[in-house]
Amino acid sequence: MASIMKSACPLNCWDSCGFHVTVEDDRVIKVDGDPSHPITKGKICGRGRMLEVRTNSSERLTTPLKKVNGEFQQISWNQALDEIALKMKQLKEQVGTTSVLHSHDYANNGILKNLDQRFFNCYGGVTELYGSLCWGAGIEAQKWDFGDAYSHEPQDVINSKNIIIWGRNVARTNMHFYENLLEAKKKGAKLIVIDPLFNATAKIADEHITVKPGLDGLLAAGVIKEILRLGLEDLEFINNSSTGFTDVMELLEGITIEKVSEMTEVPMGKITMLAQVFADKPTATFMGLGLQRYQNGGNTIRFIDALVAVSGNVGIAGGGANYANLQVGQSFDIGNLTLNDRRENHRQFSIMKQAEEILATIDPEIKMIIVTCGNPVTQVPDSSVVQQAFSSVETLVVIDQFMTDTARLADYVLPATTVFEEEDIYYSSMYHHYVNYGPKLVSAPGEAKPDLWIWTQLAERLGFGEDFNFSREEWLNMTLKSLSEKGLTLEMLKEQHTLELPVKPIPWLDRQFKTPSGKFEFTSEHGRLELAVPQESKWRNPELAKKYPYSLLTIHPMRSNHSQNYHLLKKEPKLRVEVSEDIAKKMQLQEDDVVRVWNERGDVRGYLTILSKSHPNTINIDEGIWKKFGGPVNNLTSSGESDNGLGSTLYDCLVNIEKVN
Ligand SMILES: Nc1nc2c(c(=O)[nH]1)N[C@H]1C(S)=C(S)[C@@H](COP(=O)(O)OP(=O)(O)OC[C@H]3O[C@@H](n4cnc5c(=O)[nH]c(N)nc54)[C@H](O)[C@@H]3O)O[C@H]1N2
Ligand SMILES: Nc1nc2c(c(=O)[nH]1)N[C@H]1C(S)=C(S)[C@@H](COP(=O)(O)OP(=O)(O)OC[C@H]3O[C@@H](n4cnc5c(=O)[nH]c(N)nc54)[C@H](O)[C@@H]3O)O[C@H]1N2
Ligand code: SF4
Ligand SMILES: [Mo]
Repeated sequence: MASIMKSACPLNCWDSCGFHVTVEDDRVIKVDGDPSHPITKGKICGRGRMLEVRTNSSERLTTPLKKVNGEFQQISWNQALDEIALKMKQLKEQVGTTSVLHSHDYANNGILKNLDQRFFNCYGGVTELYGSLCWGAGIEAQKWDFGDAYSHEPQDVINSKNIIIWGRNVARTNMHFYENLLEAKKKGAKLIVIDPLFNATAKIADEHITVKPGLDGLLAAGVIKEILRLGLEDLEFINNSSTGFTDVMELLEGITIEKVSEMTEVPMGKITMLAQVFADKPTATFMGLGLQRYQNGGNTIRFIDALVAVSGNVGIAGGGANYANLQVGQSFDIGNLTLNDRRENHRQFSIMKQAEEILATIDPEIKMIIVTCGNPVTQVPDSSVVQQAFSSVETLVVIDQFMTDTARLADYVLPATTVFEEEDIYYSSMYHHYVNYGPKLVSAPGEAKPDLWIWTQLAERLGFGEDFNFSREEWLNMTLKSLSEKGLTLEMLKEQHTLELPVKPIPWLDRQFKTPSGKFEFTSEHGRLELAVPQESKWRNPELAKKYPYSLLTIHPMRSNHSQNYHLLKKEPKLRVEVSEDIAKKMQLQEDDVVRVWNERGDVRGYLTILSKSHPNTINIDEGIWKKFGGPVNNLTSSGESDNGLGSTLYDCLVNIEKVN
């Protein structure tokens, strides 16, 4: 008999939905929304529903595999674990533990996924990745400005008079916030979308402002200049709760509104309009992650923060510089899981430049890579170098549910469970502040095992089994230690499935910022604001811009979380190259033409789509697509780092395009 069980979405996403999962005969039949979830209210997206297909797919990895003479052979878990442990033991004795690289991303929001860090720390400390392809530049920027990256609770948008969606593809990537926007609009809020693409959120906006990719910081600077010219700044906030404002005034003296308009390609009238809207408080700003994946990404977010501050929209209901909500993750005692003090050695590679580092680093060289919750060959920039690097090491171990483009390169592939096959708790530090519980609902197919089981088995073989000798219950309790003291226990979570975390609904209400000065810092100890432009632009690289005249965005796909669903779609996916109308006209390109997009790093081929109302000279190809379907788009992207060192330059990318026959 079928029964409906509560669970949660594990995907790396803003929304962190509650699920109703139909289970029959130890099999997941259907994934739906949990109507009682306070934020996600019974609605989920196609990616969530597809977790049923992911779980039941006949393409699931079900046994450990070892590559012998270029071919994968099935082997037993004992053989796989013994051989991997032996290799790690030898490397520890002969070369040093940092000859092992742990390459990962955040494909699963389960809190126990952090136990990979404990494993590598107890082993002795390996080479780990720092920075983030996803949101790194913006997080660091907000840490400089506010001391941390905190957002308002989702419902607060109902208090806003004006709402600015700045580079967030809400309708596609953050569907429950889209519902809130519709509600706020009904209550009379004005909605403005600032985005080079006329996306589904722009369709419901009162104003869509297209901007030249990567020029948002300059646009924000122009709006601040207009606010000052019109005398609309919040002097009380500036005088009492900030430092460094004179540096901003000095900087803005060096540029005219005309110049801002010319460079951003935003008409002057729109800049003045934005100044008035920001001053007509409360105005809420919701930044996406797209606009900071540029070399100047840190300055972009800092300038938008500065605009929110100058206009007096910090720490007020209906306002805010909403980017991420790190308060959510900070509620848990993740350090109890990871045991960072156990590592004796430590080395770090930038996540952006991991491939170059693998190829170049000596003392010690990287001998072994273990990949968890990531698909670097598809997702990390400059794919041809990634491919080369991951093929170059003695031993590559990939733990995954499917034979991805990264897994294909591996020496050992270990089959992992999906969300419904293990117990965990799930949250996201991107949007709402509720934690969800996900019990084990069905058995895993074949010999697929949870990541935690794999670490436990390897730990035993490597002599630190006692560090993993805990039950799931005990692990989960470790992460909830502080919350339990506040009355929020695992028992309650298991019973209620969703609990509200005790975070500030409106951050910075008390204006006690976490910066060194305790104030909002226009100028930080890390440096002043700069009027910066993208690396691959006509201003910084005129020769390159002549050869490659178009800006390439590679935004997140509609039907897949990154690379996770392409191989499971009913209709075989095709790589679509979306171009602005002016490009199609200039190059005489028509819908469905086969085109090649290229630059010095590589190329991809795909079918043309013409984008209406998007910014001129702009191309988009959705990210995540597998090699066999024409990808990866990261053949084209660069492995650069943002100005503050912690973010990627995935969208800071110039290309050319041609029709092929
Ligand atoms: N369907 C779907 N949803 C997802 C994901 C997915 O893969 N698929 N991934 C999840 C994850 S991990 C993340 S990080 C989030 C990301 O969520 P978003 O930030 O919403 O999405 P991105 O695709 O990263 O960013 C895309 C938006 O930024 C705009 N953009 C790009 N460059 C610029 C610029 O220079 N200026 C401005 N103003 N806008 C710009 C794009 O046109 C696009 O509208 O989505 C999450 N949700
Ligand atoms: N060009 C371009 N590149 C991008 C982006 C972009 O916008 N443009 N976005 C970037 C962003 S924002 C992000 S967050 C990254 C995401 O990059 P990744 O996290 O690497 O991408 P995913 O495809 O979500 O997942 C990686 C793999 O994890 C596996 N997996 C899922 N659950 C589990 C699990 O429980 N255990 C194990 N061991 N494996 C599991 C999946 O099967 C999948 O193969 O991509 C980045 N790359
Ligand atoms: S992918 Fe995001 S929106 Fe879709 S079900 Fe999961 S958490 Fe919800
Ligand atoms: Mo992301």
